[in-house]
Amino acid sequence: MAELNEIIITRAIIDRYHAKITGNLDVDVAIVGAGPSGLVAGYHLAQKGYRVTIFERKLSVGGGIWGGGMLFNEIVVQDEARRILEEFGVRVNRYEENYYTADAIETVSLLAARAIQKGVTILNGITVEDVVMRPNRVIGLVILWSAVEIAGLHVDPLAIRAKYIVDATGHDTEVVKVVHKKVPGRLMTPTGNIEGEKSMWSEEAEKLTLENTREVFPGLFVAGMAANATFGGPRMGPIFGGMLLSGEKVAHLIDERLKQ
Ligand code: 48F
Repeated sequence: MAELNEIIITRAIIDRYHAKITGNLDVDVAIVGAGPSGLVAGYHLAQKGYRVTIFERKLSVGGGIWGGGMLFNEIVVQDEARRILEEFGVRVNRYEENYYTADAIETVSLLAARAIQKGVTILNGITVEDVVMRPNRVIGLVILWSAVEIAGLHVDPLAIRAKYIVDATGHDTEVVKVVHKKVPGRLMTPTGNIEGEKSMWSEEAEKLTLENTREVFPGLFVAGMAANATFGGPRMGPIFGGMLLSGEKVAHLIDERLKQ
């Protein structure tokens, strides 16, 4: 076995991470949240050749997939979304007509692996705590180590710039909340405010997730559960088709804009 030097190991990590983060300071699309909608959106945008960064607050990616429903680690998707899982190489099992299941761990692993291999950079352990604004447009994100936030240390954050931002933070819809707080009443929702998530209704919620996947403020799109929380759709429970389709849709909408 060759001799190992702790300082080279340390330098290798710092050098490589430094290159990774400086290469992601000014990107085409910054996605907040590495749940199902964020990972699928990132994959499709990277496939189209855009520079994409996903910021994830936790160490682990996958958001709400891991525990399936109530920690039973299987997820359900309906017919329309089955092809997306298969495209990522996830094995899907028919349960009955229009209901398919997949192993939650296999789903997270393949969504993340394929997104990274397409060129998405995922920066985990980083919390997006604010946005960078120019009058009437979101142009970037304010980021801080999640560990600093958890420790409650008084440390200033840093900033990154992106042509478009996607709020894929799930139920908490954190980026939209920040924008709404700064410029109340100016969101592209019926009331101009965050409409709020409604109680569980799987069928309606799955349809609305797709409809609600759109721009909510200039430069800022919503995807996944954040779309329903912003535009007032119900929650859907542990069915994930709408999340996957929403990721695909937001990638398509942003591609259309970037091509203009
Ligand atoms: O919640 P999450 O999985 O979002 P999603 O893609 O999917 C929702 C489903 O999992 C499920 C459901 C339907 O089946 O209702 O809940 O809409 O993933 C959101 C990710 O965003 C991260 C969070 O840790 C999670 O991994 N996140 C949330 N806030 C921030 C954040 C933030 N401020 N900065 C960075 N990451």
